[in-house]
Amino acid sequence: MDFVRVEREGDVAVLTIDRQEKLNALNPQVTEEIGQALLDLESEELRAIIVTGAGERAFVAGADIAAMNEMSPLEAKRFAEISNASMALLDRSPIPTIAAVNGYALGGGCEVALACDIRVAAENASFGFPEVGLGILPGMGGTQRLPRLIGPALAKELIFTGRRISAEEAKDIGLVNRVVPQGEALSAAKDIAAEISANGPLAVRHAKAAANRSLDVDLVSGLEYETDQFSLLFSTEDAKEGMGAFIEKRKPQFKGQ
Ligand code: CO8
Repeated sequence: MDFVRVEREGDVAVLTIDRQEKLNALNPQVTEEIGQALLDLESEELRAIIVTGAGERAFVAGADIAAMNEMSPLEAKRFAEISNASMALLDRSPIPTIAAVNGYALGGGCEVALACDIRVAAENASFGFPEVGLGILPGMGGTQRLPRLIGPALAKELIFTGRRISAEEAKDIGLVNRVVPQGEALSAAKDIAAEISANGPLAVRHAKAAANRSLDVDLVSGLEYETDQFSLLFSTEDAKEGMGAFIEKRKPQFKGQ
């Protein structure tokens, strides 16, 4: 792969989008490589996937404007489809995904972060949807995931104005989970991954599936799904180990079984 690197640290994978000379802007090859890297990781026993951008300046400065400027409507559709399929692999991954936002997260960059479960931002990061200023719109999930995350009114304001906001403001509106000093987004994401890894892996997977379901269905159906996932976990060794360890006043040793 030319633009995506994957490093493993124990049971955590770090996927780095690396096209620094263009502030990690996403052309069709980059989004395809993100998807391929995520597919390759699916067969591994991971506890978290962290997504970040190479260099100090940008997470991802958006979709590649020069590439899009040459696209026909059909090519744009294909680009959006491939990119959305890659984002779905983050969103729907059974493993928690964390965006370590180390700089500009604009347009498609913000949409990559939105496809992750959790967002950590360095204080120099900035967020925004400049698309309408280019005569296009957020086509990689922004119009769908942003309203679900921060509510329709604020999402519409950000999408209609294209205004860029700071990491602190992004935290205030619930777009990012936490803000850390410059240069520390990746290590903060790793800290969260380590906290997740201490828990029962099957429990985390099913909890993610249930939380994701809440975004797609009505409350009654969601609660039914939650009950199914909850009771299913009682068939696992991990549930016996986790609850048994509490009763025996020791730390649990989860096996993912
Ligand atoms: N696309 C292409 N090239 C880019 C992009 C981009 N989004 N962002 C930066 N670059 C390039 C610049 O052209 C420049 O290249 P070169 O050195 O060859 O001229 C290089 O990266 C460095 O950038 P700058 O010199 O502009 O750096 P500055 O520090 O002056 O500015 C900014 C940094 C503010 C981030 C500025 O580069 C900028 O405004 N970039 C564009 C941001 C933007 O509008 N992003 C949204 C793009 S549209 C989008 O994301 C649509 C998503 C939906 C896609 C749906 C289908 C998948």
